[in-house]
Amino acid sequence: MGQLVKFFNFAFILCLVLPFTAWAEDYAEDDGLILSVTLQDDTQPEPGTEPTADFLRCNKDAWRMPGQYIVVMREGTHESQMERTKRRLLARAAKHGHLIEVLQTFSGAFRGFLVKMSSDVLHLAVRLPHVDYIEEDSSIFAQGIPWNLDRIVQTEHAAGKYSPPNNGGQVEVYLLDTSILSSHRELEGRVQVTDFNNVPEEDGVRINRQASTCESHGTHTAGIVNGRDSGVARGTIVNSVRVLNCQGKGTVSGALSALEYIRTTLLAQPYRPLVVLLPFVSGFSRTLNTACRETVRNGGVVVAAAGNDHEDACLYSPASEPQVITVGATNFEDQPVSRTNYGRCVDLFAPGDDIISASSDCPTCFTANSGTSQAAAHVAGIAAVLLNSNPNLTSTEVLQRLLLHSVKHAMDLSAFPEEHRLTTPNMVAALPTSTSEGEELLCRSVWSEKSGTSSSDTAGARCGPGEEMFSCSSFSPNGVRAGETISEREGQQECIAHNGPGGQGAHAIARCCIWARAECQASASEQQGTAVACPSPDHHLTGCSSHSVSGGTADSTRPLHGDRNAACSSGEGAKSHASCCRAPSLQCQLKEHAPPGFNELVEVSCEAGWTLTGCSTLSRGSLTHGAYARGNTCVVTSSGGGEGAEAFAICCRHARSQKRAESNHK
Ligand SMILES: [Ca+2]
Repeated sequence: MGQLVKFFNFAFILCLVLPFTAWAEDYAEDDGLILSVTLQDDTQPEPGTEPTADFLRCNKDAWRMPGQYIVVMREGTHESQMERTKRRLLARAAKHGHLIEVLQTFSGAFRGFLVKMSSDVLHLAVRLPHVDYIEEDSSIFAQGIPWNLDRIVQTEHAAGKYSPPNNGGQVEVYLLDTSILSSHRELEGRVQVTDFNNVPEEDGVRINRQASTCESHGTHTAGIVNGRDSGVARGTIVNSVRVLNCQGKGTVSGALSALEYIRTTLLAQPYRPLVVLLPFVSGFSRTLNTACRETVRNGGVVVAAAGNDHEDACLYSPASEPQVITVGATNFEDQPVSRTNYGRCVDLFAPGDDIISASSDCPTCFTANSGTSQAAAHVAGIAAVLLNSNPNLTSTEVLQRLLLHSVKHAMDLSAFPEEHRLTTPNMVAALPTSTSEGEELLCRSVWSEKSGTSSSDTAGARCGPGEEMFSCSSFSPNGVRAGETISEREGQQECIAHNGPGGQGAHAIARCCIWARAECQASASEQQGTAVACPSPDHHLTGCSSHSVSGGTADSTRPLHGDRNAACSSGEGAKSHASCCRAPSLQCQLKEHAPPGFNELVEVSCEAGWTLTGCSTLSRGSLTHGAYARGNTCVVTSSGGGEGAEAFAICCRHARSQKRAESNHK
């Protein structure tokens, strides 16, 4: 009865606050609904028997924000259904004596709302209809490390030598950061301060709200993107979107609103090309990753900091989102900065140590800062240069070009834990020498997480939008695995690694390539021990995959480039998948290396001008760990003696490259 009284009090307060028209409109429905919910609740089965939505909270305990929750509706939920869910939540909470407040509504990347409520109400919220999951709000942090010596540098220092292929003048950058000292001489006339502002209160009692503190991170980052003398792409416009407070701290919900703000702005006035720079991290957040994916789907190129915690970047958001270009930090010797995050979720590295850029201390001040924020700002600038010469590039195409132009294998990856050394890309971003479009086949490797350790555990890797999977291989650090298969999920190929009995987990490695009008498919051998050919002579064999069905070695498949259809043969007890691509003007060749006897490491490389599409191995009785690409080299490692292994590289290129090379010789 007490609860009922509270409910009526609540209704009364509503009545006083709401304007009459709105009240009249909402009243009938609310009243009926609330009454029916009240009745329903009393007659419903015991809590715990209904299906409940997932509840997610930040993997970093200290960053959690209990009491504030993002309620995400199932896909396809109509606005009116969400409104009803909201009202139902208010009513149920009121019935249990809790007042709750809806702070914000989302309708961009997902439909949902941000609600302030006691965690005691959560068990009611997860049982509401149409709710997909509920994520507790959490903090996001700027990823710059202020350098010990905040020093002012002469502007002449950076001037004079810098000559990029273009200045990115056609490109706009949205920077989600602190506020910016837009009157700085580096930034004057290059920054548009938007009216967006969504930041939490600063922590602590003695807060330094001096403008110079509040603007330091954003001013430095913007200076790297388009500063007059310190910028990478000096012709771009930076749109400043404030999501970080004076302490460089924000919230996941604030970042979500900012992405929604950008989306709304662009719907009203579409603009491409567009780069969205997120120089901060939160703990892993499903909602933030979803919103970033949506921004990419709408044509934005999203670049984010990998994070400064010397940890796996996959533990953070938006760094962990595959469709975000995630950037780690290196120093002037192309070596990883000690605190940079690493691992398969990093796409590439960029300068992020002792970077001189605009300081918010005064309109002519400069300072040196370090961190993955600075590194991400460099990549945003390079992306702007690439987009300026080719405005229609998709985010994935920008990434592939960033990788093409990067400095490869300069980093010493021993700074990272052993299990992350193979999966971390050894690439440092660089400006292209020219942005004229070549006809190169662009490929990269996408590593899956490591599978679980039970014998039937699997892990999957998929390519990005617009990429085709040219081959699929697998790797396990201790060699025990059952190989790999290719299956189709949601209209897209997936490379799946199979752990084996006693295995410590296996990675799947998808080789993802961009080629105009390429159509790739995987054909499976019908029985174990037989060969599988490409469907027609129009198809190029771009890779072979092998799966042990009866516990034998996983690596027993040999690629065959014959006169007729190319094929993959399988050894006894194994099944093969042939990756075959119909790709106009492409030519492919098979290279193999079979050194006599046992070798721990066998490599075979594509010749200059050719791109590695497929990398596989054939065991001659040794325990092979698998095959993976390092640049255009196929790498095979084995252990335990035996007769060793053979390595196979399938290398492809534009068919015209050859003719041109020949005519150059004449
Ligand atoms: Ca990525």
